[in-house]
Amino acid sequence: TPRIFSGIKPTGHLTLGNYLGAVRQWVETDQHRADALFCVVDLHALTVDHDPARVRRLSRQAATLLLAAGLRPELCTLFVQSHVDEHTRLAYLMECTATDGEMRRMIQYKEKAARERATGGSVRLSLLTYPVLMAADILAYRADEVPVGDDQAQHVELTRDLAERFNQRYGHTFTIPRAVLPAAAARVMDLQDPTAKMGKSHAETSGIVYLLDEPDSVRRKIMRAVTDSGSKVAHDRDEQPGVTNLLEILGACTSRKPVELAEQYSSYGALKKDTAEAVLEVLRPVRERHAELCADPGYVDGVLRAGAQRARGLARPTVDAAYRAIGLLPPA
Ligand code: AQP
Repeated sequence: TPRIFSGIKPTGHLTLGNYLGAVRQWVETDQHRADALFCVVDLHALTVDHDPARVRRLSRQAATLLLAAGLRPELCTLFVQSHVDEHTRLAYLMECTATDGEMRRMIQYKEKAARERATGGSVRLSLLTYPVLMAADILAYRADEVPVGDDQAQHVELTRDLAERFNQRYGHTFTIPRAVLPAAAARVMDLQDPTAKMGKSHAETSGIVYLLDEPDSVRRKIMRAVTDSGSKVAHDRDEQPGVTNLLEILGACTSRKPVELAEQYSSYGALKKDTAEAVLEVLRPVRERHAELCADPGYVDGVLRAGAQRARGLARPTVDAAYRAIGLLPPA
């Protein structure tokens, strides 16, 4: 069985985009077909301005929601990144493998750093080195596959380069991983700005459906979604991004093809109404299970403790081997 690693950043409340683009696939497919590790990557949430109490709260909430969505501790390993020291131990060796030019070429760094600077903020060094820590996350487990959205594909590519370079110079240590992009519903767009991804850290929330939104709020956000000029319901990302996003969401929630759905609607209103109900149908069991799990915090703690223990056991030998290979004296 392949080993897979995937993560989610506790930078905000989980969104419908996280669910349809990633989590649902982890639950329905990945945990059954692979030795799957799912990680709340809290260290990555510290690369931009953050509130300590909020990151802590969101980390626990993300883990709880992943269980509510259907991850089963007997099938997969769920843990919090900062509970396993191996990630930061290996990240340093990756810093000694990567070059600063490689880091500065990363699109996500360029975009986020530019945004910070434009608003007068400063750029944390960890924003630059983020891909090195991500490489360590993946390589520490000798993961074969990394399910990611297309915005992370460049980082996985870099991870491959670093693993190959390390193996070549210091001897075979790491498995070369590959990115796996989800087939359906790869990208859910913001309801108010359908040319931008629905991202959990975005400040403007009216276009974002959160998994824990009240049903009325979900309905309101979808009914107020930006649609396009004209009134034709067509699946066309360039000309009708708003309508296309709704068709994609409806399709993902009902296992129907968005292109076929387009033919069934003649008004935006009906499309929105059906999309809202389909989304609520998908979210209801997750919300219910989340409420149950919140009433049993000891259970979630136990899952995370066992997850970290298993993760540590897997990562330790690989990271120790990397320390030896690169030339560090093992402790006596
Ligand atoms: N809108 C989306 N559509 C489809 N998939 C998505 N994912 C995120 N947004 C969408 C996928 O969810 C997984 C975890 O995402 P993440 O925590 O790395 O990123 P985020 O939710 O997009 O959070 P941020 O903080 O708002 O991210 P940035 O700042 O990077 O834009 C991933 O598999 C992701 O592809």
